[in-house]
Amino acid sequence: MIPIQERFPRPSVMGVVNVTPDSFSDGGVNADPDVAATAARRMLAEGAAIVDVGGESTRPGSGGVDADEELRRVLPVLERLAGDVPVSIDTTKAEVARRALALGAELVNDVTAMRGDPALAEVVAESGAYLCLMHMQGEPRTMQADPRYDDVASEVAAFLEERLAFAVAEGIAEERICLDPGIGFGKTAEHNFELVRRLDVLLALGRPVLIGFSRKSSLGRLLGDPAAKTGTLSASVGAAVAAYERGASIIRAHDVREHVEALAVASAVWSTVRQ
Ligand code: HH2
Repeated sequence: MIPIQERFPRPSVMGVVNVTPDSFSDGGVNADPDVAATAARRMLAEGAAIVDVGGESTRPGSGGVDADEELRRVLPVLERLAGDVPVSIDTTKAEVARRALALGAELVNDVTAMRGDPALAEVVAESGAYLCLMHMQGEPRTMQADPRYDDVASEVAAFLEERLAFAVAEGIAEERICLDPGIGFGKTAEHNFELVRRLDVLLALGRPVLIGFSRKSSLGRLLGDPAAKTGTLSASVGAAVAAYERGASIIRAHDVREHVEALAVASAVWSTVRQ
């Protein structure tokens, strides 16, 4: 078995392909499965290590979709990519994960960290897929109403430590799991920046960390628009490099080429320092 840190060495970029009408930054653009598949192939050519395909928006305020609708959105895309593009399936549902894995997906990205569907752990364990466990406070519909923590970094780490132990107890090899603090999932802008600043608290759990800051509203808010719904490309790249510098392994990003280029430079600086 190839451990996740070898399959996705630091820094690796996970491209985002949302097949949804309502995602916060790319909703609707991939409604046609041919367009979505072309976007995924372009991301691979631009240097993505894997492409994260999702059929349910988790933007603040969203209410979720049922498995049939999610499958209707993602299956045509997964069928077009099967065999030649490395795919991650962004889902909370066992049935969607099962069908995606049968079509060759190699990673399950579950924003509920296995709290959403009790059948998901078995699907992941039996397939031998990689897994991303993400922290979220509350649920998408209400999570941004009034997020509060006494100490955001240690609370997120304690949650992920417990979910990691749960996944391992369900038979998923620890070497296959990465952890994600869930930027924007029940967090203020300050919480999000603090989580990146104190990434060492998460890294102490001994697992690779994935960060998804791309286009998120905290970036727009930091730059002076208190009502921002998204962040710019350059702000996203800045956040990605900061996260990489603090130890993140996998960067989830919509704009793959720019992130790959920036991270290549950041990583060359590290290897130059070591010489
Ligand atoms: N963010 C989003 C969705 N899935 N998965 C992980 N592991 N980490 C993240 O930060 C993350 C995620 C939200 O971004 P996006 O997919 O662009 O939007 P939407 O949920 O509206 O489809």
